Amino acid sequence: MDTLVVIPTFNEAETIDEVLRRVRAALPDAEVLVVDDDSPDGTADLVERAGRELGGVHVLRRGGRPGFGAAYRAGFAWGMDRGARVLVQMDADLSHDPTALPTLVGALDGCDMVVGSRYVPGGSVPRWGLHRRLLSRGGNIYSALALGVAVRDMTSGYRVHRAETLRSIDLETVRADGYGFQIEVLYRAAQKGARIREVPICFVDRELGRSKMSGRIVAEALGLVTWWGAARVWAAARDRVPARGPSAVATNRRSTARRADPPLAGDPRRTPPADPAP
Ligand SMILES: Nc1nc2c(ncn2[C@@H]2O[C@H](COP(=O)(O)OP(=O)(O)OP(=O)(O)O)[C@@H](O)[C@H]2O)c(=O)[nH]1
Ligand SMILES: [Mg+2]
Repeated sequence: MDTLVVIPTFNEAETIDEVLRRVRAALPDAEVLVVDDDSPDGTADLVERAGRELGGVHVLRRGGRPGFGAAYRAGFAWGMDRGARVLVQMDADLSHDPTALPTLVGALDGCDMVVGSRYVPGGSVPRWGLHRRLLSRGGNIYSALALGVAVRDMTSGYRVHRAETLRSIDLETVRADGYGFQIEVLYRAAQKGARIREVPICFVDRELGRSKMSGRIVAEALGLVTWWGAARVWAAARDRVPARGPSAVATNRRSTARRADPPLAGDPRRTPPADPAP
């Protein structure tokens, strides 16, 4: 398997069949994995039925509803265990137009992650009202400034990753859900020096089914970005403090390690020092 398209679903029976057909038409050689959290509307059964006709479509059924971020972690791990080198993520509600797939996947040439972006020239969100635009745009500007990442659409869920980029960020320790998940993956990749390219997309608001994003998910993302941003500023300030002798250095390191480390398990500063050689 070279390319795997991962699609998380919860109650997307109205759109999933159409999405799978369009993905198959856009990327005839890709495998597709739908990660379904036991949707009561029978989404997973529809995936199996479409898969018998289209081929190369798999479904990962999970009990309960562990969430969007957990679905992506499981889906990416499933693909990487089977040798996928390129992992695409997209929603099942037709907001992400499958005809953009060849362009997005092609743009991975020469970089490590491609983000389908609403906020670069050529990108658009035609059906959003002013309130939703301001919320999304404002959240993205705040995230980019707080985290020092030069990406305009950090919350976009239409992306293409290299497997090695996902491995490098220690994906299984990413804990955020929803928008926070998108931001955390991107921030960790940027910290690892990943080259991230934005490609314009037209994001069409869902017409069928119901949104699963909530105020809680927005609040989680805002809280996490503020925490990571503060930790970043603190770490930069700590690195600028001149050492005043051996004891001062030790005190400074100990206290900041406790108080300022962001909850990023991939951060090398969290790695405990190796045991001294005997
Ligand atoms: N497996 C799984 N998928 C989920 C869960 N929550 C959302 N999804 C899927 O994740 C994708 C994005 O969710 P949406 O509700 O469309 O979120 P959104 O696109 O940010 O918000 P809207 O613009 O309001 O649609 C869709 O394909 C959902 O079915 C979940 O808990 N588990
Ligand atoms: Mg959506």
